[in-house]
Amino acid sequence: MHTFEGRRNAAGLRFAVVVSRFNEFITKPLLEGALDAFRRHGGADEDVTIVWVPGAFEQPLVAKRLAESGSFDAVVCLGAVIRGATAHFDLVAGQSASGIASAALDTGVPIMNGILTTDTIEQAIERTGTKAGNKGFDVAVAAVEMADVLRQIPAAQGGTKP
Ligand code: INI
Repeated sequence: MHTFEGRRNAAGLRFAVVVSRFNEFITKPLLEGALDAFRRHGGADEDVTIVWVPGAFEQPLVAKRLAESGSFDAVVCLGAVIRGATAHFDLVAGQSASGIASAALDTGVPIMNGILTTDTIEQAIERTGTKAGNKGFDVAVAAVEMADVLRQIPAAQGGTKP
């Protein structure tokens, strides 16, 4: 029996974080949460690259470019789409999520979806370090795990070489 499970050790791993300026009062705490997660799991600040983009809609293109560069073990996307008064909420949220998923499958690099999609501002605030934790922290930990598990899976089974 062969079992692979990602370790939560970021030492030596390189990450890119794509973060939206739209709803910056939400995305800044998400970024802080992600950086906190990398540090708490042994990552080094110099191994983290941050790229700011206008909004969730732009995330997939930039995440894909970063993944294709071969310079990162995982990419983390951080943003917030809040339904509120946004008529095109479904369009922005849907395109962002499907673009992020496609970019990961196309490049073979883990690209984590840390784009909050909430009905209200309150729900978004709850996910940025208040009562529902910090989604940025959570997706960064998932990025560490994914980068490690892909390193473990032998190349013939679709993983990257250790
Ligand atoms: N971008 C977001 O990241 N969150 C939103 O809630 C949002 N709303 O509400 O429209 C949003 N729109 C901007 C979009 O992501 C693009 O930046 C814009 O359409 C330019 O392409």
